[in-house]
Amino acid sequence: MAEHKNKKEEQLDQFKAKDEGQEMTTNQGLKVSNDEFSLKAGERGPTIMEDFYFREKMTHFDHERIPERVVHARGFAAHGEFETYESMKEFTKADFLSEAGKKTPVFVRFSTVVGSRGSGDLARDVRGFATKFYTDEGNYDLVGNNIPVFFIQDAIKFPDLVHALKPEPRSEIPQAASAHDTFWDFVANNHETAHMVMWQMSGRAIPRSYRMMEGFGVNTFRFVNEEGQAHFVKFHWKPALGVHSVVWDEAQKINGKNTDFHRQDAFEAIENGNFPEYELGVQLIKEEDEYKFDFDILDPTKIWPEEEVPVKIIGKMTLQRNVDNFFAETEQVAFHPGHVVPGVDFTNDPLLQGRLFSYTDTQLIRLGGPNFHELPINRPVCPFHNNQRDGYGRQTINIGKATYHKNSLSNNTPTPVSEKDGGYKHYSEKVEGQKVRARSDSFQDHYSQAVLFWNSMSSAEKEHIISAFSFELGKCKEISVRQQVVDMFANVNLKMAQEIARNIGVKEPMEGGSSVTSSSPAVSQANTVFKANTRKIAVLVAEGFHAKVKNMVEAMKEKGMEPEIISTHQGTIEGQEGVQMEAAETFMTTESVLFDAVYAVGGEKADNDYDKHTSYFVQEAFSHFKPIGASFGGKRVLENLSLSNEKGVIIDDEEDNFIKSFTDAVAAHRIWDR
Ligand code: HDE
Repeated sequence: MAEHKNKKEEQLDQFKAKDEGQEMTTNQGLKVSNDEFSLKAGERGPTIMEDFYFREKMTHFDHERIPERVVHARGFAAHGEFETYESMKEFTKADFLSEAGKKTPVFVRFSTVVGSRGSGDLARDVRGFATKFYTDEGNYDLVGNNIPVFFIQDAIKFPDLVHALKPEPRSEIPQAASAHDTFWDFVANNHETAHMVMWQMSGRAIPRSYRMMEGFGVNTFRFVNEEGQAHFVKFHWKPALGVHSVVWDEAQKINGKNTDFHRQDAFEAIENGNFPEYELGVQLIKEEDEYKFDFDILDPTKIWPEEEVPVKIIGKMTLQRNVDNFFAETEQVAFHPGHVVPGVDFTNDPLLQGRLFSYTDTQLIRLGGPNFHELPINRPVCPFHNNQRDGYGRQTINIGKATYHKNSLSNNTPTPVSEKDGGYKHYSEKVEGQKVRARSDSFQDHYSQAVLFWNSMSSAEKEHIISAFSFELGKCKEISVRQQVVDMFANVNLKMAQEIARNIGVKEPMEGGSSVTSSSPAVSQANTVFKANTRKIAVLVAEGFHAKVKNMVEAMKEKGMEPEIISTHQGTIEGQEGVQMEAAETFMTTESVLFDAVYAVGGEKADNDYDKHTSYFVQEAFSHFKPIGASFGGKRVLENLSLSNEKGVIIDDEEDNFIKSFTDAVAAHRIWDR
């Protein structure tokens, strides 16, 4: 992390404890003389009750686990800083957005949604993207996802959605997967899911990295300025490295080869100083324009197409420091969309309204009571005072006897603060209505934007969507469920639905389609940022490799790539002219799915073992559309596989030529039109 410590760092430091080099004690501070043998009646006798140290140690262990999050159980988190680019005072009085250059400490947690804490990172799933801003006016939580819309329109349906998505109740199978009957039965019988399901079947649900995905606030919020004027606002995080995905076959293999692929990728990037960066953008709609769109701007199953409502970039977040302790920080952090600061307010988005209840409620069971705000990671960096008292695990020693408002014994303090002095005042939206359990007609169009999304996809993205549906539905045991889903998605695109139907052996729908022809290029990953930075390159080396290989590897590093030497054995590999390289991995310890590209350089002479492993490595990378490079002794393997003239295969012994073409190919991420 940067030299200077921000307010949150300083605060956290007070709670840190280093046990290394210390004498061992009980939790009461009593020095422990032996930590290996319980107290027994005779060497071969029973353990006796009196052994308070054994009991303390075991009891603590027995209680080490807390319930995992009911959704978003598996995650990764890091500390960082947010810097505002320009004053947003015109739109919001939020202090952390009030002036250019203002910095705010943040803590960000990324997550998968469906799986339990130990599940694989590469599940086909939505990713959580939750940010806690420790502002001078209190904590502000932007609790978002990497997909800009949601499955349902009203929070009351959330338990149903999650029950359908989680493993089935009898067998607890499948783990961290939507490819089963109950999820797709829910989809088919709740058509508001159509738009989100299109995103979920796209590459968005299998990101290459947490560093390469967008974040969205999803719900519609309000910005309110000093004058009390409000704008509707949607939040976006845009990753500096662009939005990139793996392919499904790869995702499944990665889950087996390295369950922690995303967590490790982010952890190592931060440790190596490649700090993940995201720009914060806002879409703003004036209050008076609320009804000017052909969708309801409060409907969480709708995007505000960026071409219609531009995204204004207002700041940048950089993640600079990994946690010191996963449990204390990542597991105990408690996010809540209701943690707002003056200048940020809510709307009547019915999904958001329900979320405002659920998050605090769930922390009460997960973190064991109402004092979770006192945990170091959750404490605001500004002072907090009120008359709330007691409860499990209370740490603050509140002094004084008046614990009520109003009072005279403490001069009527703590004192509520006027709006002028920073007291939070809810936006005084006029609300009137009759009590109804109903949904507005303006929320009834479930297909237009699902079609808009489909229309915006490149041909490779369309193919992926069709394959994803075919995989997911192909795993459903109930033919009726498969048929219902195919019939439902005929409303999005008839040809797409017919192709899926053929793949999964159900009747092709004969009618459907849509008259919507519009598209939003901004939602296609074909139009994202492309960079070779931090891409992992597998350099496949054999004994006697050409001396220039080392220069090639150095040149890759200069371009920001991360080459890793792989060979038939670990340790030093001897090249020509006395050049040596260290192999960090072997063909046994790693695999092409863990890399972005392959570079085969071989050795001095043919080596059957190397050739066999390299052929497999290269073929797999090729089938996942990855760039492949070869020079010197590595060319032979590509020739034998007849891949030398394929797209994205770069064969050259000359350094400048090779590095230029290879860097471009790596930056392109994948060669989809292979
Ligand atoms: Fe959440 N969600 N959610 N959610 N959500 C939780 O809170 C809930 C929704 C999101 O890293 C829970 O602390 C309801 C949308 C993230 O700790 C819980 C509804 C979006 C995280 C909960 C939604 C999210 C959560 C479970 C529908 C994107 C992980 C554990 C009305 C904008 C935060 C917890 C972290 C976690 C409820 C829908 C994002 C149960 C009722 C939409 C990133 O409170």
